[in-house]
Amino acid sequence: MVAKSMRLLLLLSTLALLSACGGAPAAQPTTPPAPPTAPAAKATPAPTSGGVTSGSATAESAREGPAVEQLEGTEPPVVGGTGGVTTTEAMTTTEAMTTTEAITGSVTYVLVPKNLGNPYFDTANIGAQEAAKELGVTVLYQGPATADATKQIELLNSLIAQKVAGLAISADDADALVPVGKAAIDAGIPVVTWDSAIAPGGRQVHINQAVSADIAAVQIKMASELAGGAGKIAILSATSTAPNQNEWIALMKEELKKPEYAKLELVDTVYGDDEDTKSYTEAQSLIKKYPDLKVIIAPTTVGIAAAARAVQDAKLVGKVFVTGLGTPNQMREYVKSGAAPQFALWNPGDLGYLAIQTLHAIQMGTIKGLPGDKFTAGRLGSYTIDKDGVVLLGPPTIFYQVNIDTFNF
Ligand code: RAM
Repeated sequence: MVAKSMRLLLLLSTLALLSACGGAPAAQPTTPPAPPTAPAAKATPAPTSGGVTSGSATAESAREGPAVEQLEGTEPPVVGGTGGVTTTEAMTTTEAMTTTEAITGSVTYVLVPKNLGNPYFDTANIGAQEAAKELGVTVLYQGPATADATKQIELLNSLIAQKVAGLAISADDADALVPVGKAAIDAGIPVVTWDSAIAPGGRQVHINQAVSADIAAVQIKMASELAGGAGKIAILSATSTAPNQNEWIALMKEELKKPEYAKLELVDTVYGDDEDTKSYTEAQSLIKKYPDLKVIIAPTTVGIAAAARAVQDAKLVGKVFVTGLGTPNQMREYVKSGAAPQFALWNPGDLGYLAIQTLHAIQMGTIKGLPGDKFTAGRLGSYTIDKDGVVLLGPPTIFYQVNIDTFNF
């Protein structure tokens, strides 16, 4: 009975969220959000479950649509292809620096994640390899073992020395990476960032996964739903220097100033460094420090999975909720257990695909990488670089009980 009303309530709150963000065409509930343990006041029609439309060509105008992608169809999403993955095994920094033989012959780009061993970045690499196959180029996947800017800079210096044809980087620090990014550009090596930006000057184009304010807003909205509109919430982030998380946190704080969130209290922000064990320990500490904590928001795929596990292990499912940004495969069990009933993300495979397509367009001289430049990114369709040097992938998707099983990344 409790489980049933919980399921109903989760469905309702998610529908309300989707509706508020322009997603499912559900009727707006007329009552304020009910606490997750209370029965729902008003039923709304269920959406058709399905996948994101990531596998199909996307008209540019579609990306300017709702903040949260509409869910439609029943096909599971296509997260890139698998071609070429075996040619670019993940390497540690040390390995990367001694591996030069691959960077000869064909046009070789390097996709550099914040850290290795993170399924989010591994999925981005699958998309990057799909682009590589289509474009007839080689994409290596190399990054530091931990999300550490100093290690990332060392790796980048080595790649510049090896004269790679282009760099696609998810930055561990916005400012610290400017000199190395600039050095690459000065050496004639195009630099795009994706996921997490180097500040302007250290890159030509940044591929943003979604509008940053929307990423922040959807997380606060989900947290408010789960908290029943009031109570203590905390943020478990990645590293303290992560450009993308820091931007989202600043925007979440702005969002919390809205009158509808007046009863939510952000009590703490802690950092798990995109390491599973540290994130788990930080989540445990939050739960201990704030016995009446209602929601942990983790805007990191590593942090959200670790926090959900910590809540589950502490037998606090139904009392403390976890939300934020996660991958469906890592979060499936926690959506089902109720530890993390809803969370959001974009398609990391598409992000990696778009990063390589953009880099190649610059390298081939199709575009200069300047504001106003237009180009076609394979199956994703056409894009324009905006006035800030940013290319926008599209809106995020919310994952929850009804749609989680249709995603596989
Ligand atoms: C982690 C990384 C990445 C971020 C996602 C949401 O995997 O910090 O940069 O975009 O979470």
